[in-house]
Amino acid sequence: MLPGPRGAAQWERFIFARKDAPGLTHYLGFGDVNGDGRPDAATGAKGGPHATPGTGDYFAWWEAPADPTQVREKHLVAKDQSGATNIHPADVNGDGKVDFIVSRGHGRGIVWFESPNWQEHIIHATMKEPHCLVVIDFDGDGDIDAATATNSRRGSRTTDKEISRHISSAETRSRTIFELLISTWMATWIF
Ligand SMILES: [Ca+2]
Ligand SMILES: [Ca+2]
Ligand SMILES: [Ca+2]
Repeated sequence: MLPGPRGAAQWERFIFARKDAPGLTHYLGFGDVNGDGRPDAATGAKGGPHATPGTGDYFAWWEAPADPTQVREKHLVAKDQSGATNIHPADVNGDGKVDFIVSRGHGRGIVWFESPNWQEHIIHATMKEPHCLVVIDFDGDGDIDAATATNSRRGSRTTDKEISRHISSAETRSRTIFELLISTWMATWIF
């Protein structure tokens, strides 16, 4: 039996995405996307002038194999996602299938992609640079909530009124109440 993280002399490194995560990959989401009992991984990658031309601006997940030390199979969730950064698996609409909530932390907007065809649903189309994202049931009422913080230092302050309008839109489409807690006065940068 392998020692746990606290007892191991060192942690072994295993590559899950081998040369198929181009662009400027950002943050990881973690969870069982396809319901096979094995936790999968997901990430968002921005493109732009600092990326290899033609790469980035996508969300994807990597399917865990039976042997977790082996390279994982990539599945594209969405392309043409300018400024893609954050992605977390969660059953947004409560149908038992795992969806994704994402943010375009170097672009604009928060959306969710509905399983199994990753149909896009807008939560907030224009929110500028939501560079962090937390997805959890904050209030314990059984539906998934999300929180982010945007960059207000570059002059884009999102009002509570705007947020509420987009929450209603998401609720109509998904039957799920989103409760977005946005700090627009205190800019949060995570790099
Ligand atoms: Ca899985
Ligand atoms: Ca679902
Ligand atoms: Ca909730």
